[in-house]
Amino acid sequence: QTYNVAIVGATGAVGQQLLNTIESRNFPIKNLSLLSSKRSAGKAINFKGKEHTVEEATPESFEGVDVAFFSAGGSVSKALAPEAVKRGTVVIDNTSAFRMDKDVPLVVPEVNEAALHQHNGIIANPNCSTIQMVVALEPIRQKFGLTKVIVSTYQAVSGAGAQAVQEMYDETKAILEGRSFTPEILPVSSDEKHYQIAFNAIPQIDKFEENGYTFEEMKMINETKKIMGMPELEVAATCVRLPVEIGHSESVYIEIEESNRQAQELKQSLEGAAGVVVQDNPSEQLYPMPALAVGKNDVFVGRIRKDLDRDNGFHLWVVSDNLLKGAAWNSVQIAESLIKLELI
Ligand code: 11C
Repeated sequence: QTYNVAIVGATGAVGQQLLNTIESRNFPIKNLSLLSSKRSAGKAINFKGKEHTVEEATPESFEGVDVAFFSAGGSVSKALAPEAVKRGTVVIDNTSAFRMDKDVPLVVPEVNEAALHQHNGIIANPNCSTIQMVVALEPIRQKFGLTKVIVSTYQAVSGAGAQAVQEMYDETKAILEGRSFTPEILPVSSDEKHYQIAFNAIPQIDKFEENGYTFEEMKMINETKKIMGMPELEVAATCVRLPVEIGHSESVYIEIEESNRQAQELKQSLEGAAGVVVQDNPSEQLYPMPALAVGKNDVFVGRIRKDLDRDNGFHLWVVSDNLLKGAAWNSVQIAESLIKLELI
């Protein structure tokens, strides 16, 4: 069987990765519509050797579409995803628009594929930094239980979009050439102040909430509980932007339910787990790094250590390509699961 597929946000960084992933997975496409905002409409995109013209997304664009991938920002999803569903399309939404809605499954197939059975037309793809963390936590939770997570992130600039990446390059060049440069995008383009990302670390990703956490941090906290089905799980997050183009890294401290467990046992639970590659050998300086994760679908885990003070505490280092497992690949995986489970 083949499917009519639409990509909304086809010209963006994630849209491009969606096209690559759909092609490399040989996704069974009957017809492909590439859609975007009015601004990007008219652009030509090559897919499997055929030119496609990007069209402006309207409610009518979804007539006859079986599955639509949305990655054009929350407001576009809010306006058009319900219109698509009305027309019988299953929407896989990569924005935060519907993630916390009770009747919208928030899915990472390695963790909660079964939640897809509850879908009502929209399935939410989680935030990139959440996805890679839960893929690493799930095999540990299954074997040893999990009670607490404290994560600090080292996030790539591509998470903030293609313009932010351009700003990092322009700024780096300006600084190296001794020229002045005024940032206008990072950390958050609509915020009042902007800071240099080149040769820097910015402890703000997305806007601040009233509780002093940023929206990115709250996404990690709330989405982790929802995906893992553990409202009682203690989660805290500090999210930091680094001058890395692609690949989010995370230092994750966890507490497990069981006592008297060793790092080697946690490592074994991760080895061979779906979507995980363990890279952990201090004697050979083997550990995950974003530069080595670019272009790969896996979540890389290393630096697995037992805490020196708490018997049930462990530390992990988790790295993944934020545009692939964090976005495009997880979305396509959801679509493949929907087909496998006969839900589209
Ligand atoms: C970042 N995690 O790195 C964000 C990007 O909710 O899907 C992804 C935003 C989202 O800035």
